Amino acid sequence: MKTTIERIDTWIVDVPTIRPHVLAMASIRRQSMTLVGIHCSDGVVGWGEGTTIGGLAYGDESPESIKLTIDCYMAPLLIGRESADPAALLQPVRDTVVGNHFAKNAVETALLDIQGQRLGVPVSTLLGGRLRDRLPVLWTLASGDTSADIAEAEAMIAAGRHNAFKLKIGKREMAQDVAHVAAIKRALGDEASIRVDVNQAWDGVTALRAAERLADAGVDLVEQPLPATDLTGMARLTRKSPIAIMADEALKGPHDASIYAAAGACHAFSIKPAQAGGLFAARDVAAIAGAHHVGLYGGTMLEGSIGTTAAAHLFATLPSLDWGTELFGPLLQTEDILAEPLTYRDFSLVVPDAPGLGLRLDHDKLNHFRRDAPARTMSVPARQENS
Ligand code: MUC
Ligand code: MG
Repeated sequence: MKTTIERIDTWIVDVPTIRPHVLAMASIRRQSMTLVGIHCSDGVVGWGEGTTIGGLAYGDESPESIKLTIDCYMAPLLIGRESADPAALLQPVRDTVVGNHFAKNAVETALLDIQGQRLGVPVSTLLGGRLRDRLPVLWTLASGDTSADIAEAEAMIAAGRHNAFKLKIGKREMAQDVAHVAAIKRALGDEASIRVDVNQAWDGVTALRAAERLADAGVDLVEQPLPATDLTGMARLTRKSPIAIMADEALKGPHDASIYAAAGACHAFSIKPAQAGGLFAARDVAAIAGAHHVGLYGGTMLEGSIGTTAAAHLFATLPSLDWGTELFGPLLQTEDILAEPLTYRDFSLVVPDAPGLGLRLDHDKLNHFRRDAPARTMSVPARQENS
């Protein structure tokens, strides 16, 4: 029987974080997720998520622009079409919408969720098949306070949740940041792998001096220390740094990945489906890494459960994940919008194996946290997005 796409819903859902999350470019107290639900004529519904960090502080799409792009430019290309083949459905979207990778990723995820449910297979099977059912998951320490970060990390290790930590730095003077990181590494010792994410905040001289000091402190890796556009600086730093250099914001798809890899501008890629423009584009980024002997890490945009699960399905298929993943986004939120939250145990995330994404949403929670829910429209104005 021919089934068609009947309706596409998009909602911005604002969920508070368990503590302020302090990055070089923004501090967040809640995460704003743009969710897309694609409804088919046979009752199948596929879900996708477009989530960024700090409104427009991190990238050039915001929760509001992701919603608008889907509502005004993508939905009209999809509604009424046969809902069978994600590649055929997405081609007109790719042909007529430039950029907007987060919105494209959200829609592609929802179409793959539909396809998986129809075929009775998980999304990981649609992406080639999984090589692992569990993914190691790191936790980000970003309270901005050294002793609070140490206490948080010790609790995570004791609970068996995380034993690798990423520290968000770059907001303060470099020497102050290095002292903060070194104190945390000293407190946790060999029990924990420590990495830092600078979110583009340094220049080349600062980054090299910092990499040497961080290496002495026992840190394993520095993520995107220089602006994404500073290809030459990243290549110079990668040649000279005593510890691994990772690219993140620089990788806005396979084209950027090939330039970075060919220039030797990093030792590792943070793979992010939203940044790459979709799960298939992210898989291409991973393939470029493989061809250039660049290490792989499963990144996050601090997505909630839908985006996190979509990425998990992809990461489960990658031949190597040298640096593990940071798919902890749902754990940073005070509430989960799933009927059954994802399973985190033994320092890992269990990749769902039911058809499609393998998720069931809690619609009461979803309605409660929707920005356009009547009771919340007054209390959570858009200008409170960042602080
Ligand atoms: C980033 O830049 O990697 C990932 C973890 C986290 O705390 O922030 C994100 C974004
Ligand atoms: Mg990063």
